[in-house]
Amino acid sequence: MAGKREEVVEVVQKLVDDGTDVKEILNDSMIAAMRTIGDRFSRNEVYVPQMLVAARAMQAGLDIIAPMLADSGHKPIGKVAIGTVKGDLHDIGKNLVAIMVKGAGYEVVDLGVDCDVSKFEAAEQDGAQALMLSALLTTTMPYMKEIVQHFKAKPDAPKIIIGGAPVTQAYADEIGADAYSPDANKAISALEAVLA
Ligand code: B1M
Repeated sequence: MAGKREEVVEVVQKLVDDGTDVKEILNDSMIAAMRTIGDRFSRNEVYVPQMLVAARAMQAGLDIIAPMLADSGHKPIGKVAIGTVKGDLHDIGKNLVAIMVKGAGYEVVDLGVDCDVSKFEAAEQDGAQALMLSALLTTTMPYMKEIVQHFKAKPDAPKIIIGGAPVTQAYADEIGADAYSPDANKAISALEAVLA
């Protein structure tokens, strides 16, 4: 939470070396810490720079455990693209979903942040069977609707799955997305369901 990147790297590496379950490190420490930082930001106890350094520290820890989370060892069973939508720069959740989906055996094209419809369009042209959209802001969620409308107007549209902290199943139903996922694990089952 204090954004001490080097300390995070050291501690996470030690826990990994000691054999601690990486999902435990992720869920009980890293994600929990980011939630606390977000709550403090809501109460005006910390500001954007503190959120940023905390996020960088988390990403450094995530980089260490990523290979273990993604270690599926299988040939890709499908191709998907993932990106954070236009206007939105949050990428930790998106990165985590990408790692887990890769770990489940899919080829994942990471489009990055601030993605407009043309980036998703290019990914679809490049063979992505499903598009996974992430939004962390209530102000960027509406752009998901634009993306869904764009693709639904086309024949053979790719499947669209949406997620991110403010996103809900009700919102997915409202905008006509094929599926919603509240977290990285459920993103895999959502993907399997829409591509079945
Ligand atoms: Co931002 N921020 N932020 N921020 N930030 C939130 C989201 C916020 C809730 C904080 C708060 O007020 N409590 C708030 C949004 C309020 C709202 O709209 N309702 C907020 C705000 C307001 C802002 C700014 C506007 C602040 C400002 O400038 N005044 C600004 C916007 C910048 C922009 O995007 N244009 C901003 C900036 C930033 C930083 C750059 C400083 C930094 C991001 C750095 C980065 O990502 N590289 C940051 C951070 C770190 C956060 C919080 C603290 C943490 C987000 C995070 O990484 N969580 C966040 C508070 C919070 O979420 N509690 C907050 C950990 C991550 C693992 O969880 O991303 O939810 P999450 O992902 C989950 C699920 O949501 C889901 O699976 C993931 C894993 O389980 N999921 C998907 C996510 N994407 C998915 C896609 C899928 C499926 C599931 O595909 C289908």
